This record gives sequence, structure tokens and C-alpha cells, in this order.
Amino acid sequence: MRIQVINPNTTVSMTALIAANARAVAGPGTVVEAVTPATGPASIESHYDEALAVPGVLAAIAEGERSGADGYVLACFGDPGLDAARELAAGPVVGLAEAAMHAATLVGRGFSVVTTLSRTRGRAHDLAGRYVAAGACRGVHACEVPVLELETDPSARKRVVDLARQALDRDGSDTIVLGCAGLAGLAAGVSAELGVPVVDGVTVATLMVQSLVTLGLRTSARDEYARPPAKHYTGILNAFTLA
Ligand code: 2AL
Repeated sequence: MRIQVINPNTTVSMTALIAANARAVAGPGTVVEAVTPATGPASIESHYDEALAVPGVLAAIAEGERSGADGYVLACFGDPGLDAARELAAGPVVGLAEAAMHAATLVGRGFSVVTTLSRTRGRAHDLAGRYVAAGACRGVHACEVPVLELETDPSARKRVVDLARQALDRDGSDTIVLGCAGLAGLAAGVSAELGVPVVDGVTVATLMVQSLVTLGLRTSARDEYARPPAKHYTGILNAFTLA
């Protein structure tokens, strides 16, 4: 099967990190195609970034549909454009926060999210409200390292580990969710250090999509996730007009 893993931001080195982590867990019959959108923000750390990432995500999904992708991972913790992607794609689409939060509820009673900037915490709380039962998300904590500095700041990993340790105590949680695709690859090491499950959405979402495709489970096209009604889109969105 072919899984398209979309990095909703336009930073190619981050796509490479995401791809390596997705490929590390994908099964032998699964081809992971990592995509960097042609348009969008360099990183996603505001509602503005998130809104402007969505056209690039949808263009990537449209291309995936043309080339026969079996399923999609949206590899950003804000899950930008997830519902719209489901309206376009025939195969399953799974978001990072969605996958990670669901997985955390399967291995623990309450989780803490460790994310990048404090301004992204509201979105994480909103998504927790959508995906998991009340009380399952015990807290969302920001290490205050900007997304692209996760790659370059030598203190980033230690800040994430220290914050996660504090979060477990403060929140009374038993599981850590990594709240950014740029943290992919840290889960196993941080878990060994802290002695609790640490969930990375890139790997979990990849295996969830692989499982859904294997089971023949596709997004329901009945009602809400049916293909959007054809209409004209004006101006810079003209290319998004559906037949
Ligand atoms: C993210 C992410 O996963 N990718 C990105 O550009 N921003 N999330 C975050 N909380 O900073």
C-alpha cells in the first residue's frame, strides 16, 4: 500500500524527519511517500499559520488522489484541514494529535501534552475536547522552543524531558504525548528516561492508517464526509474549484 505522509509546513528538513520516523515503523508492504506542500508557512505555530497551511494540505491530498494513495497522515499536531482532507480523500486520513491522543488513552489513564510555544496550547486543548473523554488530557505544557528551533537548539531535548517530568507530577498524569511533529524520534528515549509511555503521533498515525487500509476501512462518504458540492472558487483559490 502507499501512504502519503503530509508535513503541513513547507520545511523540507522537517519532512525528512517525519518520513524517517514513519518509515521506521511502516510494514514491509507499505510505501511511505513524504510530501512537503508547495504553498504554506515554514512552520505552524499560530491559528494564522494553521489556516494558511490548509490549501497546501488539500493540494497534496488532491495530488495523492490522482496518483492513487491508499491513505494519508497529516503530520502536524494541530491537525490542519483534517475534516476537509477527509472530504477529498477516498482512503483514510489520520491527524497527528488525533492519533497520539487516542493512543495515549489506550496505554494510560491521563496524559500530558508537551508542545512547542504556549500559544499553541489552546488548539491542543480544543483537539483534546474533540478526540478524548473529559479528563483524559490532564494538561498541555509548552517548552517555548519554536518549531524550527527543535532541529537546531541543542537544549531542546533536555527542555522537553524536564518539562515532561514536571508535567507528570503537576498533572497527575501517567503518559506523555509529544505535541509537535518536530519531536518525532524522541519517544523511545524519553520513555526510557521517564519510565512512562511517550506517544509520538507520526509513528502512531502511520500505523493507524496502515491498519485502516489493511482492514479496508475508508472514510464514510455518507453525508458529512461526502465529496464537497461543486462550485466556483474565486481569486487565488481558483485552482481548488472542484468539478
Ligand atoms: C506543529 C507541528 O507539528 N508542525 C508544525 O509546524 N507545528 N505543532 C506545534 N504544536 O508546534
